[in-house]
Amino acid sequence: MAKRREKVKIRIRNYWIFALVLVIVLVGVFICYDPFNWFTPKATADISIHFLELGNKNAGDCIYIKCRENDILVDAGSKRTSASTIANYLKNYVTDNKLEYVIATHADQDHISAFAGSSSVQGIFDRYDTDIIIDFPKTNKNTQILQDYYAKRDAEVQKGAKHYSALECYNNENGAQRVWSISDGIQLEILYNYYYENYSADENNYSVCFIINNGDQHYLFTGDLEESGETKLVENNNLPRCELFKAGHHGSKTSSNTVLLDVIRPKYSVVCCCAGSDEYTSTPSNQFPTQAYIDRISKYTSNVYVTTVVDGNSYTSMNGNVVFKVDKGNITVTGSNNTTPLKDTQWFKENRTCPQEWKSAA
Ligand SMILES: [Ca+2]
Repeated sequence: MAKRREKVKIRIRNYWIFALVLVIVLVGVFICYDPFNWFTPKATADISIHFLELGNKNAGDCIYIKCRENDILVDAGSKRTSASTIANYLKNYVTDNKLEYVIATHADQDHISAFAGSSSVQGIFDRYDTDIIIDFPKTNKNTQILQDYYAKRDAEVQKGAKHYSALECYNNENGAQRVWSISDGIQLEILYNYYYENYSADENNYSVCFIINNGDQHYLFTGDLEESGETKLVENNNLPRCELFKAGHHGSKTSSNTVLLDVIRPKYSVVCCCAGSDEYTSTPSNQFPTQAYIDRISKYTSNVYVTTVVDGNSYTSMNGNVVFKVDKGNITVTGSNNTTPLKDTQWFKENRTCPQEWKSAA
């Protein structure tokens, strides 16, 4: 009898141990996967991301990011003379004449021209001190503008700036970091792009890719990355849902593909281009922002903004300089000209077919 009672006691004790272990495991899994975002820090730090108009009817990227005392410039397109336009904008924000971070995504002229400037227009590197310069590990180019970019960049390094390739950053090599803390709770994280260390016939695939993590919010920048680069970006990085996605390659038909959009499911997308410019093609639907980009992005958001638009043989502001601002977790988007989403603009109504998703969007 006593033996039987002892057995029952042991069995009950084992049940309790099993239940305790089960609870510990379940709590661990719950914390790790955090299905209700209870343990993910909220976006509380302030940041503003500015997509600049560059003063011509050509495509080109220049994005200025203000995060506390950090001034970050991502690319300096589209022409050498755009340096004046960029500096004119930055004077309201960069108070110490220093760019703490400069990122040059790839060697195409519409991303690096204003860094170098010209004989008549001082370049960005001439005008500002720089702390950290991050750029593309590979290029197939050997243009004059690229040589000028290298020369001005290296002169900055002579003056004390630190220069790292995106691959050095990703590998945490030679003093570079994969994750840079740019404010309490905000990190600039360099992502792994397969083409940092592999050949591509398409220069765009060499683009430096990075994400800004602000608690539970994420903002993604992929330069001009093309479809094979986007596919490998998804394979090699654990990308989260993103509040903001800078449209890949100025809204081209070959970038911002579903393979990427399906993972990041952006809530806002900004296109740096001159809508309807025939710079690269006379086929209207393939002019930036292309019908293909619009059809794909429309499945995720109607919050799409564009800097510039053609106006006869010239250009004018569409939204103008587009500012994506986060204040205590609240997002606002403001265009210096207007804040009309692409789908409601006159240019869109006259030049694009409205996707079904945008017909039913408020
Ligand atoms: Ca500064």
